Amino acid sequence: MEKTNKRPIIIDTDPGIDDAMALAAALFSKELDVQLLTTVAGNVSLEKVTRNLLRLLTFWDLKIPVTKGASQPLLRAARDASEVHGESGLAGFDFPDGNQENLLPESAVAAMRRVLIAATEPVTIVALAPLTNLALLLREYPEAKEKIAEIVMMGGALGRGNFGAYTEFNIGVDPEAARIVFDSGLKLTMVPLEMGSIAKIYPEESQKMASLNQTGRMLYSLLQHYRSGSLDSGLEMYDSTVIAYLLNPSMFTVEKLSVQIETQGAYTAGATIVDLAGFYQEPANCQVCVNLDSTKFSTWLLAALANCP
Ligand SMILES: [Ca+2]
Repeated sequence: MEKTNKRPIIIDTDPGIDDAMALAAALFSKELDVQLLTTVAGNVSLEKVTRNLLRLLTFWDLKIPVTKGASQPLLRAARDASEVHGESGLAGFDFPDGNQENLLPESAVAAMRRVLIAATEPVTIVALAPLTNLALLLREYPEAKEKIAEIVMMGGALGRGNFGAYTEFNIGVDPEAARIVFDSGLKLTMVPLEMGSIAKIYPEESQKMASLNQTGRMLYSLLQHYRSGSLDSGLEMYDSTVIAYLLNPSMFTVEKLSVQIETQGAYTAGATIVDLAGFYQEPANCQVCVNLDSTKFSTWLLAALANCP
């Protein structure tokens, strides 16, 4: 394997309009070495998110291995977010058909294990979707854990949710998977829903994005169809906050806290119980981003997208 100074990462994703933004920032970063992309049912079905990812890679003329993961949560019925991202998951842009050569026949979990076992240094896993694939990896191949540097995820909420009253989408779709990941003992960082609400893209920034390059124009076009926030009052950028954290953590305020995943509640299954006040006296198991400098974020995002073709 070629030796590089870049940080090795695997991205687990369900594109998704905000996933497309995050991927643009990550795949053209000089600091990240994206070794594998895995898909999981989330924003839309597994078939659609995989098709979307292959189309994005073809749009960018990139060759990066892609593998398909779980088509449904561990125990629960699949529920999507097509009301936010459109029926296809990437509404608003006419993509070329995806080059199927990027798609490997092996499963996401087998591919993650293979990449981790072969890695010469621990690999960071970036989770932009429900945690089903990661839970399966930890359950089926616990020996791969020692090669995981950390897991950085977009998921959970400090307070109210966007999937249920107290439930964020990525955790709420598959609470049992989230519990396996949060109980794993691995180094975890959670970039919750609230950071995406701070990281808003306002009209001035989306105009600048459109003038950057072909990628900026594509993302601008997708944003016209994105239904989380509004174009005029600001669009909430969730998944790209994780890439911002990886590359520039100093724009966040981070606390080490106990985070428990509710799996039983009649209304709260999938809630992230972030113990900000220390009620439960549990040891900290997660670094939690609790605040973000919105100006630094938007400056960073535009600079990151400027690296794209
Ligand atoms: Ca996502």
